[in-house]
Amino acid sequence: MPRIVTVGAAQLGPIARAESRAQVVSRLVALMRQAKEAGCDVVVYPELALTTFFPRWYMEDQCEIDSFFEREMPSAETAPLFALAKELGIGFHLGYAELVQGGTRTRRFNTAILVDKSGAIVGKYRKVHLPGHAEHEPHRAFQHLEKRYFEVGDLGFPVWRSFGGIVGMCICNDRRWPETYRVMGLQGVELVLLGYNTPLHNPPDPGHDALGLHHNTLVMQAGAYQNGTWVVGVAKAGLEEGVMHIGQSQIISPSGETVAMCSTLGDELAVARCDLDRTVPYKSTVFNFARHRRPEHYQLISTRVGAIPPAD
Ligand code: ING
Repeated sequence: MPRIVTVGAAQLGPIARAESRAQVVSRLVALMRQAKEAGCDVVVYPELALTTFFPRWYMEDQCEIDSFFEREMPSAETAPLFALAKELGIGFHLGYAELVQGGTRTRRFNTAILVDKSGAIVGKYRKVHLPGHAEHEPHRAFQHLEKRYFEVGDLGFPVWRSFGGIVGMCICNDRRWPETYRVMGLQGVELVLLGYNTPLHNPPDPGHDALGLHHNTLVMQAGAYQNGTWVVGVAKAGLEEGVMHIGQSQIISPSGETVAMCSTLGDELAVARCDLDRTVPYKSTVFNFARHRRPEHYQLISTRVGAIPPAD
């Protein structure tokens, strides 16, 4: 019996700062209904999918900052999405800003959840690789203050048995680092779900801007192939509060091939039937970790890891 998971990559166009949670949820609901009509088992929304990408602004008022966070999930505003998922029998992945109130300590994370077809949260991930900077840098055309507004994720890179396979998550900048996929790959991941908000212009090195779309596809295709897993990357795209974000949300097979991609910068659904057994030819041959990737091989190498040879 083939293990087919039909996945909907639900790209979002810009979310205005003034857009309410209810307005955004109505967009998510429309995409979920489209996904169900297309036969999807799971619909994947972007990183921070409930609000505009607020780390682009320097803010000092904590109440203003916290207005972009969710104190509970589901919340009153997102409950309709969970209810619809249960009604339609479709799961979803959702990225959002998580505020955790614990006694005297408040913690804030860039978070993603995996929700199954019953509407139950089966997995949570908190972003580990926080890009950008922590202090106001007024010389920048726009800020990227994830290091200021979020703590580094404390849950590692877990995977879960769900949708008939082994599913993992990561968020945006995580997708650029090989360790992200490898930690999940060593746990047998077969489907990695991720969202991103990626400005076309990267202030630290504008020279990379022309390669933004290439790098986006490159890192996800490499992660898929080198770990024999499906990868689904979903953008918040378009000109959002004056900042242009890349789109090209896509679904990538374990071969490293992109099998479905969005072609607009708005709300758009790309769909693919993901046969989880297509991971087997890669996990059992070229990337058979047990046969070809022995930890002791790395003990030999590790004596030189990090030791940069002295300049002549
Ligand atoms: N955004 C970007 C990302 O990693 C970035 C940051 C942009 C890094 C361009 C490098 C180049 O896609 C988030 N939110 O991580």
